[in-house]
Amino acid sequence: MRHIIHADLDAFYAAVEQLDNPDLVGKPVLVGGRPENRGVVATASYEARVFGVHSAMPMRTAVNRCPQGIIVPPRFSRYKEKSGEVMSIFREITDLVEPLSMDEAYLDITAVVVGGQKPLAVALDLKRRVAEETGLVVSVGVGTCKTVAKIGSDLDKPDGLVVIQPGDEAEFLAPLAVNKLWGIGPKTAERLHGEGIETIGQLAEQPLDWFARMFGKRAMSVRDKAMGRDDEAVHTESASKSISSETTFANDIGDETELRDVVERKAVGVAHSLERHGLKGRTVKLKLRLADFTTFTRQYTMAYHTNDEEPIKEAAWALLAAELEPGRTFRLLGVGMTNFGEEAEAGEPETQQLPLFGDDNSLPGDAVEDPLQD
Ligand code: DCP
Ligand code: MG
Repeated sequence: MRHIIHADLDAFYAAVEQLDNPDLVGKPVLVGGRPENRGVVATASYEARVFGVHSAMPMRTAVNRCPQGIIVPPRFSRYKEKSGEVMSIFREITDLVEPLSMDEAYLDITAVVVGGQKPLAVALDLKRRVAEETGLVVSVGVGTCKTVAKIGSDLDKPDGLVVIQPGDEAEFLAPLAVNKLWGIGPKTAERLHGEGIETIGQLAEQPLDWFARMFGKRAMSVRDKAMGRDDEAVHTESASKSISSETTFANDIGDETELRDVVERKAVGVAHSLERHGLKGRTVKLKLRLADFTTFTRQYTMAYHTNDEEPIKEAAWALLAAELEPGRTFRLLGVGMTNFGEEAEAGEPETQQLPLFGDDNSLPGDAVEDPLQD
């Protein structure tokens, strides 16, 4: 049996701002771009969230809801620094750390537990060390797989600690909404609602052939997750490395032709780089920073591993095209490839056309958003 922790810092950017400026402690802090520049909230302190403010909300709306909110521009390099401190603590607890973004990670603590420590004790120790050594508060979920650990860390925020005992996974997940499950985006959730399925428990009790019909290739993995028994490993840095190329523009770009040209050149650069390293990847990542410094990534996982220019170009452009809006301009654009694998599978001809937006039920718009891999 494995023991996994998912740890996610509370109101990360806002907490760093409060740490560095004690005047902000206990106050509603809105980190993001100015409302007059059509800025967006990157995050809000919990004092601001009670007014209904949340990440990705236009700053103008946030200010309407919370007029006493203090707007603070983001300082990414400082967040990166604090993130490094937190990740180092995680790595002192176990070698098996998989960072998901600047403020969250999975830790496989199986060896620590086998060594005699209770999972709860490891989690308490982790929370205490992060608080004492970095001044930040982290919410933690503990369980026997990634799915329950991740959902657990979010359930009791802020300063949360949720332990799902071995054997209790399915029961723990059953009453929760299906969209809490990793990989069930808004579109899939809507499809499930159409089938009368609202909770993870209702999903878990569907027959196998129903899963196959709804999820195709992903059927078994979704079913396992719904039952709280996924065996997804914690991927450490070396296993989850990526190749990417990004540029910050001298002047923000909004023109479609120009953006397409940039994204395709980056994609070609990534393809060449993969080839030089003898790597093929499946997941194309697009990183974007808007004029107001909001930064986000979009990703698409292809049906095959590849290092060919064309499919990487096509995927990167499709991801970008979905983000274009009149008046929206970009400050930074990056293309990357992750999810590396071996050479093409046996019997698969090298020249095969890759069914890019093929059969795994996901579309670029369904892409997972992971805040700031800066
Ligand atoms: N972030 C962002 N834009 C978003 C979402 C997040 O810039 N749409 C940034 C700001 C957050 C950080 O990423 O501080 C971490 O994201 P989380 O979703 O973990 O949000 P917080 O840590 O701010 O709050 P909490 O985890 O307590 O809900
Ligand atoms: Mg967080």
